[in-house]
Amino acid sequence: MKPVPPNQQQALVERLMQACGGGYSPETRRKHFITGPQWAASYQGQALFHAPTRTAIGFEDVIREFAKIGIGYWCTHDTDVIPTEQLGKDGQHQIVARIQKSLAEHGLKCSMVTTETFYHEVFVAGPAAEAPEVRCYAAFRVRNTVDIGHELGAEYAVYWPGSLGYYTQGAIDETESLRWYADALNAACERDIEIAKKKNRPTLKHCLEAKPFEPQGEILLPTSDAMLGFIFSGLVKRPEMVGLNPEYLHELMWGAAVRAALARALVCGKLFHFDINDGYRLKHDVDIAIGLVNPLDWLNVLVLLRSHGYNGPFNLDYKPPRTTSNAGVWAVSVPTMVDRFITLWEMAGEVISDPIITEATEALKAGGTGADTKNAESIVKANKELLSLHELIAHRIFQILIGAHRGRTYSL
Ligand code: XLS
Ligand code: MG
Ligand code: MG
Repeated sequence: MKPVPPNQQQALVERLMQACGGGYSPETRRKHFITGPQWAASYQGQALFHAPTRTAIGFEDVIREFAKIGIGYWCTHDTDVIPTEQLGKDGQHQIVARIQKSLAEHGLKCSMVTTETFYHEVFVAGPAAEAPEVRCYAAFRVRNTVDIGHELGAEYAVYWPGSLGYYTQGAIDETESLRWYADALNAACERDIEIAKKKNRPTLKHCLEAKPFEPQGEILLPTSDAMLGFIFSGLVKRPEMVGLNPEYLHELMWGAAVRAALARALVCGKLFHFDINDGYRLKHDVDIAIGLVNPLDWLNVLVLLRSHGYNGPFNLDYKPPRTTSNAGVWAVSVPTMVDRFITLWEMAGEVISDPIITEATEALKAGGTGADTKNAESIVKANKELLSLHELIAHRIFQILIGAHRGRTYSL
């Protein structure tokens, strides 16, 4: 192939995207509770060892492009859209008014707001630092985000306490830090109750998000299970208002079976919100788009969520790759992420209604005959052959993933 001149490259990407086919319509995409974060779409590709590769893009552009693609909901950190020095001041009110206008113009809703308590130097010792001024400021920030959330009509508030931890041990007392962190969360809930009453709106669902490492070396609440323990620890004054926002990759980062981690949240009634992306086990937070690394695992995750009626948001918390251009974010990255999610969601429906899987699962639950339930050997004999169905079910799920159940064959 001849080298492709720069002014023909975008057209090539668009033509090959067309050739990929299979895109869902914006109407179909809007039927799902898919939420698009400001920070994902506007991520410029920067990191510790990486210079930015894309130009900056503001919320008006992001909201307009989400609307074109068919993403019905937008969410943001406070500082994604409001400069730190304007928080709680007139500048904030003007920006919030612009956001409201932009959302209304493009028919989007704001689903969630979250407070950035990790980037600014003020949080260098964490949002629950020893200095009372820092904690007072953190409380102001989360209360202010609650205000913004109510103004924008959000239903959820997310907290990722990324810098609640340390690099070197011994300087802080962890029990004290956890109490102080709970104080901030309690302040947010109290503010929420007050504003919700005034505005005659329901209170927000407050969702804790865990990540086992990054940006701190060690994190005080590293997993969703740690967060569950924290919610029920007695430190959180309104445990009924607080739940989880697990992130797919954050669970893989500590080596969890994501499906099992979600199941633990489900049985506690605490799966409020879900950040969706992909990546590698026991590695860092690469935030690859859904299905590009672990499609089979993702299918299994969605089967669990569909079969338990999860109806919260699926939040596209991923980072378009650094190799993708500004144009590529909209032409390739965001729509293909959304479409792989919808495809996997539909496949999950197929798994749930598949007659082979249904019969196999029912047979496993029915068990065998003739067992003496006080005798281990006799129970083993009664079930022995049925248990091959475990592997058969896994094979059938693979077949559904590759379309073999619809007759797709390879060199038969
Ligand atoms: C970072 C987190 C962050 C949260 C919101 O790793 O995923 O993006 O979702 O603060
Ligand atoms: Mg996240
Ligand atoms: Mg992540």
